[in-house]
Amino acid sequence: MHTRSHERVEGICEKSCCLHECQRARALATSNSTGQEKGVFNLSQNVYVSGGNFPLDTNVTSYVIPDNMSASPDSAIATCWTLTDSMGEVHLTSLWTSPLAEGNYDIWVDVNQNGIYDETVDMCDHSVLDIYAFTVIPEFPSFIILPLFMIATLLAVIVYRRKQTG
Ligand SMILES: [Ca+2]
Ligand SMILES: [Ca+2]
Repeated sequence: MHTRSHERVEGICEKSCCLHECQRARALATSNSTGQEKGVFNLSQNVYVSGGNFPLDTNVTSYVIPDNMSASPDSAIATCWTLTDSMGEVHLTSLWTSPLAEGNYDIWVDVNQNGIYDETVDMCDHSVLDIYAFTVIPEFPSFIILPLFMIATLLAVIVYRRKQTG
């Protein structure tokens, strides 16, 4: 008599994602308009964000908060509203358009849109002072570089000629 023993597969993995773990994984990354991640912007550039692990199909509000200020709508420099998709992803969204202001900035995502930073619900990148999500630096205007280069070349030629004739 042929008997087959059915082995029970123990511990069928139920993917349980506890709320806290999800929140820790929530993230927004800053990038340029094509989605290339970057953390340093010039004054004339635009800041885009994208990320994931947010509540599904939910409107969330993202704020740009100066590094030394607390997360509140009053201290926000820029604001954007995004609808997360069915996977909880935030697609590439314009967060802050030029002209930007020089400084270091945190990003606060008000997930429940109550205008208050809720440590257990919202995401703040990064609420600690001197740690920040991105920075904006002044740029050397490109329209100055070419004339400067031409003047330098001209001076070099003049000096060279004087040496030859002198
Ligand atoms: Ca900070
Ligand atoms: Ca909130």
